[in-house]
Amino acid sequence: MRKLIASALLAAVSLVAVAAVPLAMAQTPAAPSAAAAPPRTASPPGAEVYIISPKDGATVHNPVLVQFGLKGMGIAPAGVKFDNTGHHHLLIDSDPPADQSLPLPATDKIVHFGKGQTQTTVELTPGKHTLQLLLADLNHIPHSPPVLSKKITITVQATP
Ligand SMILES: [Cu+2]
Repeated sequence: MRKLIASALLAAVSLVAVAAVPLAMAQTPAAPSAAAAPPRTASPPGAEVYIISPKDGATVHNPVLVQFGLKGMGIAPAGVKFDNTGHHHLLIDSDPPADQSLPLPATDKIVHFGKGQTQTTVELTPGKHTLQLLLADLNHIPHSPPVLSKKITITVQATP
């Protein structure tokens, strides 16, 4: 399925009518081999992703509202090709994958916001946690260069 989409996109680079890819198809990336991965999408100079809240070093309670900020680019749902856009991925207690030429996996620690969401709430165990945002393109592949936020550390307090 992914391969089909990729070829369709490659064949239709100059067309704009590729926005009809059903979202469900693009929600959960498989783990294709490097050879099957589509090319990376360039990010524009100055593009910046950041966590609006919580603030770095904040002490918070569950559920933790995480708000995503983006400058110099726009949001598009996964599967939708549109210049200078992407969708958010929240890295929880996790570093970005070493190989960013592949689609980001969907795990407990790498949460995709393929519908174009710009905030979420998470439930975290009491204690310190790190949060970081990584934008990725329609195929869940980080841009080149990557649009990656600063990693913040928060402390979650047990709710009495
Ligand atoms: Cu994604």
